[in-house]
Amino acid sequence: METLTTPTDSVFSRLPDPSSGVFTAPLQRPGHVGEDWVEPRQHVYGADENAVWDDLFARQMEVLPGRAASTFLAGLGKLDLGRGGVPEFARLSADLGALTGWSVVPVPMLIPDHVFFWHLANRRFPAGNFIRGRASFDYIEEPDVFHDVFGHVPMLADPIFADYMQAYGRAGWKAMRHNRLKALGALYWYTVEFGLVEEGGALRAYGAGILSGPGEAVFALEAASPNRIRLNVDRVMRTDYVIDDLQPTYFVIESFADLYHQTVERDFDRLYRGLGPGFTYANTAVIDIDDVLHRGTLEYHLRGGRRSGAKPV
Ligand code: HBI
Ligand code: FE
Repeated sequence: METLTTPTDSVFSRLPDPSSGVFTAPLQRPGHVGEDWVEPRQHVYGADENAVWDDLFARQMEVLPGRAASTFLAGLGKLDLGRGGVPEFARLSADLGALTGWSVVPVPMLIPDHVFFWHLANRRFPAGNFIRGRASFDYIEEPDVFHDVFGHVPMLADPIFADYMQAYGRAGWKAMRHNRLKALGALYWYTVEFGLVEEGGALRAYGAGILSGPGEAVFALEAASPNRIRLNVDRVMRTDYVIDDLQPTYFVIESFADLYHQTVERDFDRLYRGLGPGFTYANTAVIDIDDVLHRGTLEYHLRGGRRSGAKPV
């Protein structure tokens, strides 16, 4: 029973039609962007906006050395993202293209899933065409250029991670046809956004959601509350996630090569067929097959998390 008409899962040159029966968030496309949702030009950032970038950059660099994965810090250096102000995407794409063939394109907001996957499958990273204001310095609802470029782009300078992100994009339409977007989204969430990696016996963060925000790096790596569990792709794809608070559980990879292989070598068709309808593990759960590196106290979440003003201990 095919629900996506054209093209098939393996043709990524054209954007697919998400036909009826395939759920995708009902986003209203702004009039000034085409079907690919790419902005005609990058926003020209004013002095105040560039100063927001610089201040966010400086704040993150206070906590990230010794906490961010060395792959991330290397990418940050190679792309020279700290030269001052919001990076110009043309220059950034030229540098990134020379390293791994990826480019960065400006998009107005969250874009539909099938369009997002299509860009990744073609090694284009869609990045917000705006920056947060001072009023929402610590916490934003929608990904802005700081989250997208500072958080995600340095990892795309790594050849293996670059291939992983493309493989993820290529897996997207299949997940949509199987109505398993939630499962594939969980994989993105617990790797690309909130992943930890082992480095010389210590844990480091490589997830953009951790690296682009205040506090979560310390919580993810050092607090007693969260579980830290070895990544198992099948297990992660059965796991629920929340988007508006610190994570109760982080998943740890051995290396980026291991992440890549675990993902491309798994037959997702079979995995999706084996998932019962709507079933997920709670995001606080530790289950019998887990290889647990740290069993969290979950104190932060038991005290009510962000909404209750709990301390991230
Ligand atoms: N759009 N701009 C943008 N950024 C994202 O990270 C994003 C998106 N649309 C959909 C989407 N992510 C999800 O499909 C994935 O996280 C699974
Ligand atoms: Fe993100």
